[in-house]
Amino acid sequence: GMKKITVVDQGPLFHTGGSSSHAPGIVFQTNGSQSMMRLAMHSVKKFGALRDDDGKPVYMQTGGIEVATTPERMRELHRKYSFARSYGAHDVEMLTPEQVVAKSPWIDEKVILGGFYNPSDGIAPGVKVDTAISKRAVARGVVFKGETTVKDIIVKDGAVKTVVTDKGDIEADLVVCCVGIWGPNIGKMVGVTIPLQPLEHQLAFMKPHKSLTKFKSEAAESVQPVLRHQDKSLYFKQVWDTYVIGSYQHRAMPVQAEDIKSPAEALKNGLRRNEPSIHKFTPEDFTKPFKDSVELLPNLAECELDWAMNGMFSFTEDGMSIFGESSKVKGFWSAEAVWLTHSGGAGDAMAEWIALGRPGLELQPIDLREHHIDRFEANGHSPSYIRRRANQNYIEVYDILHPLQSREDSRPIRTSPFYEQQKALAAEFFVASSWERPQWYNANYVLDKSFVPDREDWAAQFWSPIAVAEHKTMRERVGMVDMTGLKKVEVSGKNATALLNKLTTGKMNMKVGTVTYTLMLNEQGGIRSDITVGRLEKNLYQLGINGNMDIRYMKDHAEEMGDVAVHDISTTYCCIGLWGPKAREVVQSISENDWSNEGHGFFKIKESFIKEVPVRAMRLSYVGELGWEIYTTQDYGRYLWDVLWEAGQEHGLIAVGRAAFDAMRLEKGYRSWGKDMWTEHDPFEAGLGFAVRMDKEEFIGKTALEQRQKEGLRQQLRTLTFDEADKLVIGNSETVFDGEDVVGFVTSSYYGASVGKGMAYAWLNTGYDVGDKLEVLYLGNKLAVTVTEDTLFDPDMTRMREPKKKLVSS
Ligand code: THG
Repeated sequence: GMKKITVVDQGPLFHTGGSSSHAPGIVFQTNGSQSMMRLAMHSVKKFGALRDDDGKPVYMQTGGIEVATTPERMRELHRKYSFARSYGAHDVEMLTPEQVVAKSPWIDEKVILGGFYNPSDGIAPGVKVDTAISKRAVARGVVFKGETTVKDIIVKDGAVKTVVTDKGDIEADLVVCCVGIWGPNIGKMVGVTIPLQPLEHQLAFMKPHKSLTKFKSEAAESVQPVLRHQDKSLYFKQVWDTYVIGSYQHRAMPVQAEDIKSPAEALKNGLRRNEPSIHKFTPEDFTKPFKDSVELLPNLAECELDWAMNGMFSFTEDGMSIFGESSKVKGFWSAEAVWLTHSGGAGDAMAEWIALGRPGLELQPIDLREHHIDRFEANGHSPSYIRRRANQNYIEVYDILHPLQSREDSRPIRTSPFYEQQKALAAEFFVASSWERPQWYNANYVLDKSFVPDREDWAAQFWSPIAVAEHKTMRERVGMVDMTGLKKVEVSGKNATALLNKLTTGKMNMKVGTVTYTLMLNEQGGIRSDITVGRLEKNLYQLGINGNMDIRYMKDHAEEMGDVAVHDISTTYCCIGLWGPKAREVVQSISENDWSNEGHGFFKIKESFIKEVPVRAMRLSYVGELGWEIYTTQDYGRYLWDVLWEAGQEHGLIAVGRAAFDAMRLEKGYRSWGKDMWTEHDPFEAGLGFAVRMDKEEFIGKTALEQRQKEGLRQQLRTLTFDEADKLVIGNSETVFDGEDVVGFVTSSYYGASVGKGMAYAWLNTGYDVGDKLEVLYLGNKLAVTVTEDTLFDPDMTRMREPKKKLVSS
């Protein structure tokens, strides 16, 4: 539906000199990120339909094999298998060494322990893909202009207006920056950071091998499966009678976007036109990778190096792409840091986003939160951070990374005011949005751990039995949790209530001093966030939200509505969650305000003093215990921690880390947005129908939700328990089976210390009832699970709510 589209590229079409024109084009679809995998699967589908001018397929579906030479990699391949099944690729296989060699005869069977095979992986030659796709676009009226360099982009009244090129100006109210490694340069023209880092990487083309000449005579370009040998950071493809070797073994070689030569300059400098790299190929960096290659593929010993280059491509701080419209300049969109593998999907998802207002593939919404241009923290825009993180991601590109593993570089960057106290308690810090956040406290080693089941190797990593002991102790006594990382905003002004009524599923005309748990939906009725809203004054609300995307969204709507402001107070305030049966006694002993059930009821927000510290306290609890989130400005933080700590000692107060916090919220049935649910799910499917007031007049998503209600649920987030007490999984998309059929995947899994069972949430097909038996695939084994009630711990909420009749004075 979009008209008057012009594509400009500085390079000759389509040998543009960018990554697409020199990338090996190898497509391995399987990825731990569901969105990444869906984009890749869509690319394969799209590429598969393309034909070149002779009517020949552009995509070579060779199949793809990833081999393991260590037990750890074998385990990793089992995880890959599970990702693939969970995300809908059902023809993947785990292979024995013999089966690997049957498909890929150059491999030395003795070297490997096994492989993972995806039959639809293959090779997408970038130039051919671009040529074929552009033809279809041209047929629909798109104009392509090669050898046209963008010199500037003129912004007027905060919106893009004109693209200035060396061949004339183009008026444009919408510009999509999709220039790969040059992205930062284009971003600079409009003052927008494109936080990617181009890195160089060795690609070597070997001379022909006699055993492959038959492919040439048969005119069969690439026949052998594309291959990854990640234990040695290598990948391979066979092309005609030659082999091509890619290596990530060498040190990171970052280049600055502004230093990358244009294709024309590259030619002048004696480089090939596809090779505008800064660094020349360094043979000494290829010695070891070649040796490792020969070890896996002995025939390579008979191949000499023909030529080699350093290719260039984009890395980001978290390995994801950069998609969406900039919050700074209206009409300036980024479709950046995309590899060929995901490009077909990325193109279509972006097209639907721009044209229809939400990303989608063939009209099915796809959630791109992981790639959203607004996801970065402020430090995420700094050149040194981008460089350091991207380099590290390059180094780790084929490493086995545990889903709970925190980076070791770029730390510490953000610390809460409690950091010193936490260090004194030997906190084990993990990173979240660049914050240092205690996962557990080694000082709590002394707690009783006798009831904690052992974990196998993988699940035991980045975990400690202390976390489970903290969980139990907080339920029995009282604990304090650093909640500073929670994103929060104030919404103020005459239209504050009107704005919140428009954006949320709740009724916002509640009494001053009241808190509501509510949802923000998108126009399709999908969950874009679950939030808490506390009404501090008639026209002042404090919200606990999920991320920077929420802030941008609310600000955009506030601007449109007028007379209302959305103010990010995330770093103004720090927060301690003080929870557990003894929480009231602790806080009451150091405050003259009334913290009783009558004085500060459940889901109420109130300003008080704790000793000298002015606080806003919200009586709610993500962990399902009596207590408060206690907010104060950062300057008082350190002192607040100390006074609570001191007062708590006689009640057995401990500091509690994030691991316990997460396990406790799972027992309580609480969902975590982004982990357990996202925009692809509606509230009824996610088990959050209670938070939607369908009797409310209007709110974003209501119409769509009414329609969806008529159509019925398509999927359901369910709670599972593991039948064997000491079993659990990581909560990283493990596949759920009903017999041989895949019926869903896990989103979160922790040990429920208070219910004495391993637990999980999983998205399941509809139709399962409490008591149904299923299995979860975990590292090649199927574990027995049972579908249970959503909430296993204190479903009547007596601990948090304290109904008056049950209140016993302490
Ligand atoms: N604290 C605050 N804000 C937040 C979170 C938080 N916003 C984002 C995220 N976390 C929201 N998640 C939840 C999930 C559940 C609850 C609160 C925040 C909760 N639910 C009650 C229940 O379902 O039993 C709601 C009861 C009711 O609606 O009356 O408490 O951690 N500040």
